[in-house]
Amino acid sequence: MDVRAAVAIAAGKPLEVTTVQLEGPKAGEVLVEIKATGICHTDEFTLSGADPEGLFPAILGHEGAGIVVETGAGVTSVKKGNHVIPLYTPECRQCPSCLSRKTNLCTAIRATQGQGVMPDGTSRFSMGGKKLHHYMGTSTFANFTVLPEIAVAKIRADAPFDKVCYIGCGVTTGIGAVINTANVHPGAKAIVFGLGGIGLNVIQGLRLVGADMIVGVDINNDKKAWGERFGMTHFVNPKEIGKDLVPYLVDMTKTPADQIGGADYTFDCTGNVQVMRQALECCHRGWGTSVIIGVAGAGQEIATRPFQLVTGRVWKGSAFGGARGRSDVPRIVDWYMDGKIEIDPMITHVLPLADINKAFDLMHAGKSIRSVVTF
Ligand code: NAD
Ligand code: 022
Ligand code: ZN
Repeated sequence: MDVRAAVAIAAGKPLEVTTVQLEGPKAGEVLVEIKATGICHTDEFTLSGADPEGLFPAILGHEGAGIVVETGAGVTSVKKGNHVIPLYTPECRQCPSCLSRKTNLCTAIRATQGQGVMPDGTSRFSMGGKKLHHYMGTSTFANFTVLPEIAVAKIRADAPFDKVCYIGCGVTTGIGAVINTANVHPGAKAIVFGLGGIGLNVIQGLRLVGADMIVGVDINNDKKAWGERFGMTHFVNPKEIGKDLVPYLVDMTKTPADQIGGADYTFDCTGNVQVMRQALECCHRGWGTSVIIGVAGAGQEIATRPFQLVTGRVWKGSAFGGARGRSDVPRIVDWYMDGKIEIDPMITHVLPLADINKAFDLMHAGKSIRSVVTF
């Protein structure tokens, strides 16, 4: 069938909005009509050519929402008409990783997903007879896409696509990092580095679980009001404090009863490896836990003195907020529909597919929190 898509023809070039061909779903796959998609950093990272694993030509996009229009042989967990969110981290519930209950990183289709093809090793997308690669197993920059059954979360039918698409990446990543990865307790002191589309969701996750002190750190003063909007209690601009950031933050989190200082939990939402070090080192001696969410550029390395870890600080990372997509995403949609979390104010721009390159420009300029394309 013919579908409308934004095609990443080559690294460093704008997306080309055009008609491409899509084959129907094979066994274990579903055809989904994508109604809305967010534009996220990793789409830009790949399109720019900076991602060494990026494949071209490809249909990018990994933050979508839509409706199942056809199911392939053997599909049982969803049917035609179901509303779904595509999952770049699938949940097969059968592989050793899923069965371990220790990680959300399902391995069922990992190899083929990284190669830009479906689990049978072939692509469903083509243009003029030439194969197009899938991307992150989702390819949501098209009004129809084919997904493995294990890579869709079935959601309630009354949730608006142009909002809940953000749960496909940013919302789940931020809130999940607080709940699943850090397991933040009520009354905690937390510091969030980078108040963009991820950091703001970490902040609302911290508010949700009842953290007492939520410090936001950003080099852009415009982010102060944004952070406060979602529960931040203190703001620090590292450029304006006139001294070293780590001791400043340790001092801020010090209480008379404690005298040591440091946060119970910190979150890197910048992808900057120097910031990751600061986030670890402003954790409380003995137990403070720092979660890396930001994705650093290819070849980057993190550093700290081993003493920081020997004295009990914990460094961990989080992919898709540690969420098991098919189990956790529908619940997060419910939280949104019940008013427990907010999404609407973070979606600063809504654009038609024809203007998708403008969404990338807005991201570059730091003018958007999230842009959403509606089909
Ligand atoms: P964003 O660009 O919207 O936000 C980044 C923020 O960091 C900006 O507000 C910027 O001003 C701030 N910043 C930059 N340098 C800083 C510094 N030195 N100190 C303090 N603040 C600084 O980006 P985003 O959409 O929020 O994404 C953040 C990161 O999370 C990206 O690296 C993205 O790839 C990653 N991410 C990871 C996952 C995952 O599963 N691990 C999922 C989604 C996104
Ligand atoms: C989403 N991300 C960044 C912005 N939006 C993002 C990028 C990468 C990951 C998670 C979120 C990620 C962390 C760990 C992995 N990935 C490896 C998972 C594994 O090996 O099992 C990751 C994922 C998908 C892909 C590449 C890396 C891909 O499909 N190409 C989840
Ligand atoms: Zn993303």
